[in-house]
Amino acid sequence: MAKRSIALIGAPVDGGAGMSGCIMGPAALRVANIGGALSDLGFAVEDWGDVTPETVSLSLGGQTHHENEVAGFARALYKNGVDAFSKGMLPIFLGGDHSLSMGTVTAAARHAAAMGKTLHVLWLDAHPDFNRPDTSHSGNMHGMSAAFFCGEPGFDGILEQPIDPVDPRHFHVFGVRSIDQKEGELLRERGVDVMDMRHIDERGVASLIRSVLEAVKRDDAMLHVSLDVDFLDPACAPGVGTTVPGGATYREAHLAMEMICDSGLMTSLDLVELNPYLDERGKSTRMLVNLTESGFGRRVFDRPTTAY
Ligand code: B3U
Ligand code: MN
Ligand code: MN
Repeated sequence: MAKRSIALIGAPVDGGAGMSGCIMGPAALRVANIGGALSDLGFAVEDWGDVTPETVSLSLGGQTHHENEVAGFARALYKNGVDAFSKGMLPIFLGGDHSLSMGTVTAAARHAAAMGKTLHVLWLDAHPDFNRPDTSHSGNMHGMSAAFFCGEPGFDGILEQPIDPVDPRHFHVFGVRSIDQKEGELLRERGVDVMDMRHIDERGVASLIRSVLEAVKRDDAMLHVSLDVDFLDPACAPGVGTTVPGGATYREAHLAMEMICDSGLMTSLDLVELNPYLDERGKSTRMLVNLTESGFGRRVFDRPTTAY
């Protein structure tokens, strides 16, 4: 099967995060030559540059912050994403804080619906980002993106058109170790597939990732992967505003990405929450580029795989 062309789409949004700095994420990933790394793996890569956010005027109420910036990026990313899918390309969205998934996942869901398919989302993150404006303590919209694309109420006007909501049972949260109380109740009520760190310690990365990939395959679905830097242990990726101890190790994270690659199921990817201002000599940026390489076929030693 021919390799899909990749579109790199920059999303320098940071109004969804509690502190600024993610605005530099797309630039740092380009400095680390993410495009060249993918070309070296045999992909045709087009860099579409950074999207221009639309001008939006809305108020979500509560104490939600920066909804106009977040919605402006979400609308632009939605359009760019739909465009990339309709050209048969695999978009990689360079963040930017995690609110950008309001645009990227809804674009993937739209394309899936147009193809008569469903969409699964694999959320590699310390947090499930399943707050609504009425449950969030912080008001930060990077903690709300998944609630939005799963069709929770309270987000009217973010996009201009109705969304194709992701079935919460197709929302797989992997690596989670920080959940707010009401957020946890909502996850349980909706039947989200939550794989917390205890679960990973007991069952291991390979068996859990395999179960997600098997579900995607069974449904003949599209798969959007969203990789938040704070999924990783702060020791290997300090460049993020919301570090939580006890994250995925270097080896666990690479194994997850290698298995995703072997499955051939991933149709889009977000790289989010990289804050170069907090990084140590490019360590987290390089880690994200290396994980992307594992997700697109870089191998230490090529051999028939047994993992997936
Ligand atoms: N659940 C908290 C913390 C948080 C979520 N996502 C991040 N932090 N990055 C909140 O603010 O909603
Ligand atoms: Mn996140
Ligand atoms: Mn997070």
